[in-house]
Amino acid sequence: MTPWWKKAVVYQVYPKSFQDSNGDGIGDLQGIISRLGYLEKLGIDAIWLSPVYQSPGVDNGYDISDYEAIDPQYGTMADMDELIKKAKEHHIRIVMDLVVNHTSDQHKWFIESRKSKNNPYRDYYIWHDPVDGHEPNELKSAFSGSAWKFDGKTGQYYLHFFADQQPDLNWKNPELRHKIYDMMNFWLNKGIGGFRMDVIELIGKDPDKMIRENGPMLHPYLQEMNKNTFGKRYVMTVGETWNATPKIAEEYSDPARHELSMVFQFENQSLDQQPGKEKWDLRPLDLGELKKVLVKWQTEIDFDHAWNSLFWENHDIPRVISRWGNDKEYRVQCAKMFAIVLHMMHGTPYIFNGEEIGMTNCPVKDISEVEDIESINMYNERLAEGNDKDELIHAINVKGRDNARRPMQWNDDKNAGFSDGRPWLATNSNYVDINVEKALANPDSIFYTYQKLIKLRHENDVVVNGDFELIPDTGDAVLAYYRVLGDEKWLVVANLSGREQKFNSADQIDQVLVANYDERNDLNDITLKPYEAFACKIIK
Ligand code: TEU
Ligand code: CA
Repeated sequence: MTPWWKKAVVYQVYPKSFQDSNGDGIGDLQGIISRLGYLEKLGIDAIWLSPVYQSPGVDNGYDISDYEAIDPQYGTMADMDELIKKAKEHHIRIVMDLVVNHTSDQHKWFIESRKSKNNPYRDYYIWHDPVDGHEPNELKSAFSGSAWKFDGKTGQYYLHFFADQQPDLNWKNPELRHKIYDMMNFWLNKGIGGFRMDVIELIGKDPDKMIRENGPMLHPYLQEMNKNTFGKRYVMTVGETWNATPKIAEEYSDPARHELSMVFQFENQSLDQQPGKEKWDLRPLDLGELKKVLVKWQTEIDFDHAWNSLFWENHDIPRVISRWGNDKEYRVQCAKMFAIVLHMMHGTPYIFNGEEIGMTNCPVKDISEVEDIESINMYNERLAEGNDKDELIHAINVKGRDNARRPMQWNDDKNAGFSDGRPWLATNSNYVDINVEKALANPDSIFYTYQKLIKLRHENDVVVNGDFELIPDTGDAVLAYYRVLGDEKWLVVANLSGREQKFNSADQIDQVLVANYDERNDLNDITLKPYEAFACKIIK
C-alpha cells in the first residue's frame, strides 16, 4: 500500500509571515486558520508549520524555550488545537517542525544546566574545559564564529552549532532523549500529521572527534526515536539533511530500517557558490550541473527502499525564480516551468508559501533593513575582515534568508493584506502586481498551474509511483524525461533557460496535461520558447 505522504503535496507555512489576524504585524495561528480555505483550493495535503513554540525569537522560533507551549505572538494552545482540528476539516494535516538538535538558552534545561557543574541538567548540553585558555577546538557555528561559547559562571565552554543563544543538546544522554520522545508524543497525541526534523543529521555529533553531521549514533538514535514515538502511527517524518548522499538517504528512509519517511537533500544549493567556500561566495549557475543533480536524485536512489522530497524553496533559501530563472521578463513562464519540472518528478513535492503565486526576492540597500541573524552575523564578521560593504549587501540580496521571509502577498491593499499594522519585515513593494487575489482571478496564473499539478499527482499513479527515465543528449538547458507505469507513459520537457532551445522526439502526443505556453501537438524538431515546459501523455 502506498502511504498517504507518498501521494501528498506539502505546503510550508512560515507563520511569522503568513497572515496577521490582530494587527501587531506578526503572522499568527488565527491568521493561518483564516486561510485554510485558500490552501484547500490549492489542493495541498499537509502543512509543514515552521516553529510556533515559545521562543525568544533569536532565530525566528528555531530557538525554543518551551516545546509544549505556543509563543504568545502566535496565539495560544487553544488556537493550535483549533488549527489542527479545522485543518482536518479541510483535509489538511499539520506537520510540526521538530527542533531538537538545540534549544534556546532560555529553555529551563539550559538555565539549570549553566548553573553549576553538578546540576542535574548539566549533561543535557555539551560542556568543555578551555584548552590552553581557548576554545576546545576549531568547530565553527553556521552563523559565523566559533561553535564554542565561554560561560563565566562555571568557567567552561558550551557547544552551539548555530547562534550563541541556541546551545546544542547532548543526545548521548538517555534521559534527555526520553524527555524529547515524551514531548513528541505530547504532540502526536494531539493528532498532528508528523514532523519535519530540523538539522536532524547533527544529533549524532561527537565534537571531541570534530564530528558534526552523520555521526556514528545518528541512525541508532533515529531508530530509538521511531520506536518510542511515531513508529506505529500513520504520520510522515522528513529529516533536514544537508549532507545526505543517495546512500545516506536510503539509510534514513528505507522502511525496513524504521527511521524516517523521507529526507530533504540540498545538493543543488552549492551549485552557485564557489567550491569549498560559503554560500555568500557567489558563482553563476551552470544549467548542466543543475540538471545533473536533479537527475541524480531521481535515478540514484531506489524508490522501493527510500523516499525523497522535491523542493525549490524554503524559509532558508532564496526564491527560485529570482535565483535561477528570470523574475522580470519571464516571471510567470519560469515560475510555471520550475513547478512543472519538479512536480512531475518522483518524490513528495513541497511548496513554500508564496511560491505558488511567483513571489520574488526582495533586495535591501542597507544592513539596517535585514532581520536574519545569519546574514547579520556574516556581514559583521566579513566587514571586520575588511570586505567591501556593497559586495556583502549584494550577497545578502542574492542568498539571504529574508528574501523568502517577506510577508505573504494576499492582495493590493495596505501591506499586501498581510497585516493592518506595521509588518515585522517590510512587504515586497511588488505586491501590487503579485498577489493571491490577482492570481485567483486569472485562470492563466501560476496558482492554477500548481493546482493542476497537484491534481495530476492525486489522480495519476504514474506521477506517484512511475519510473523516471531521462531522455539523454538534449543539451544542458533542456531537461526531458519520461515517467512510466504499466501502460502509461508521460513525457516532461523543460527549457531551463531564457533562450530558445531545439528539441526533437519521435514520440506521438496523446494528450497535453499541463503547459506554460500554447499546447503543442507534435514533438518533431521543435523550438522551445524561453522557459517553456509541458507534460504530456504519449502514445505507447
Ligand atoms: O537550517 C539548517 C541550516 O543548516 C541552516 O543554517 C542553513 O545552513 C542556512 O539556513 C542556509 O542558508 C535549519 C533551519 O531551517 C533554519 O531556519 C535554522 O536557522 C537552523 O536550522 C537552526 O535551527
Ligand atoms: Ca499577529
